[in-house]
Amino acid sequence: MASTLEALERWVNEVAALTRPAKVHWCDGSEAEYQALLRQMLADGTLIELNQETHPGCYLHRSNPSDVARVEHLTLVCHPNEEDAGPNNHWMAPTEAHAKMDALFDGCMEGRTLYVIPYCMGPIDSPLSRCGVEITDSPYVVANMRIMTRMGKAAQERIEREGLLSDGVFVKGLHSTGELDPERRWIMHFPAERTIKSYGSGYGGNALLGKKCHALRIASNQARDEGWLAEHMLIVGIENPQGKTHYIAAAFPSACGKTNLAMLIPPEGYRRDGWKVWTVGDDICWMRPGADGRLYAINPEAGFFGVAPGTSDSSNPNALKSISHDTIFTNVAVTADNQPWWEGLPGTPVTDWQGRPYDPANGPAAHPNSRFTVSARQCPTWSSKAEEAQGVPISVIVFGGRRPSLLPLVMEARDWTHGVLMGAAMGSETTAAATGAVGVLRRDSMAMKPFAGYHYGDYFAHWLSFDRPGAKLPKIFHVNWFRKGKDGKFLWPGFGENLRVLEWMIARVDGKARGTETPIGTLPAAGELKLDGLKLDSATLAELLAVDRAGWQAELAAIGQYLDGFAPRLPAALRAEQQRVADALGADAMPRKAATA
Ligand code: O2Y
Ligand code: MN
Repeated sequence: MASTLEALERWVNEVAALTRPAKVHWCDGSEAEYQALLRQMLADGTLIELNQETHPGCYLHRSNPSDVARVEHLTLVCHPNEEDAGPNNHWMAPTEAHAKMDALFDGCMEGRTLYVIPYCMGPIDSPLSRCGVEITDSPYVVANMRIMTRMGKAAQERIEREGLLSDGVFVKGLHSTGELDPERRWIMHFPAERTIKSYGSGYGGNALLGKKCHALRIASNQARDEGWLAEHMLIVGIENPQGKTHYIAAAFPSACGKTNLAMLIPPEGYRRDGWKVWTVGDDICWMRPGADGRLYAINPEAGFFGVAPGTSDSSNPNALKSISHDTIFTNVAVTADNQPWWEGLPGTPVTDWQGRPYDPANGPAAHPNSRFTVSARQCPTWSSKAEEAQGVPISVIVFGGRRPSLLPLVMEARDWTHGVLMGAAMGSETTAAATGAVGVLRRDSMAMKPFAGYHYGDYFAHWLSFDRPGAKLPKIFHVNWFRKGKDGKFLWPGFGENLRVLEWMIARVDGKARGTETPIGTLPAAGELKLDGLKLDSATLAELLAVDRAGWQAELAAIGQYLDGFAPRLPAALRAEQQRVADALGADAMPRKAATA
């Protein structure tokens, strides 16, 4: 018997009977096992060795060119009741979905090895962590899961301990790369059964089931049932010169710079004064009220699966240092001396992400969604608190999007309900010319549109439910790093300079900034944003903090329409909050008085 937990043993046997592998391997997560997998993948061409002098322990994987990203249209949430999936998810009835998937899995591992990967999302001894087991036929998935999760023996022991208390507490994830045929590719979630079935992709979020599938889509359901939050947020600690650290959780849609913010380098003056930044997580945050009423957060992941293009010494030196060794690269280009390369790095590519001689006529050398997988422990700013069982107390929640106009650089919600409205309304204007829809606003509530595993109306109600007697909730803010001037250029420099905005938020939390009240929220009062050392004229600052009343009235009307799309499950309190802000904007005189911190 490979496990002392009957439920686990039974499930593995059932899957093996269906998929008929040549061999079953239970992963122990050891270094020796990892090295053996690397050797095997190097031998069969799944991995390519990179320059071991410049990049020791680094390897390149080229995925099938038709399998390079998450596939939202093939990602389904299969609640027994269709309404529970909501308009924000694709849905299929569980019986139909199981039948479809089991037909695909039938015999799919013949001649291959079935790997059993027990994993823990979060520190192994944390009560906030949750466990799962992924079964896969991909050694590349095993290697990535070892970096991205606490995987192996310790996780299996926790699963077995918890299994004695109640049957089936671990999330079951079944994955096969199949034929990598986009016509035979599905990522199915069964929240009621805490089960995931993924077939036909070997890439990222489709295949590393601990990440988006478990830690967001299934966990958002677990979290609602158990009274916590599973969110698409980075977690960063900001330590002031007095040595006090505030932890910030921030949600931004994909490709808005979460990894950069999580690894921010303070501007020179701040560094001189003694400010420090600590990385706790770059993508996912699980938060739960503690005994003192505050929200405590863990990063359920143990690594980063970051976008390579654009990662450079100027945009994110900490990420670049992290990936200088022991990293798996996927779909990047290669230089003449076999170093990984992508757009934004110095040097010249000779081989593109598909292994062809680089020719600009074929497009970028690295795929735009090419990735690095690296242990978080390799990040120079990795926080020791990220490994602690109780998690970190969250002082501030930030929502943000890519909004070239209207949305100010920063605004603070007046209370929790207003903050939930800010999160529900957030979104980005599209930039990808490929979609043919540049400049279209796509709302992405709490950055969870692709990841909330149930009806957004119920999800908003869950968020609102945290505002209860005894709660000491974080302050909520909305930021917009992407505001543009009339010349089409960004008004705010972004990157490390964003610390100036975070400092103002912390000053608000500590009661050290008064702010200016407006109908849309509290904005920094004159002189409150520290701008020394920054070339930003007063007209630009005024534009960044302007409140265009007519524009906002139209925005509130659009938010109302968007929210109505979640009726009848939309909480009345959220619609009332939208109406309150709309009414405040409609009032004759726009009040602008100093707020109490
Ligand atoms: O395309 C994928 O499979 C990866 S998507 C991804 C990866 C890391 C962190 N976030 C995301 C995302 O889409 O939000
Ligand atoms: Mn993400």
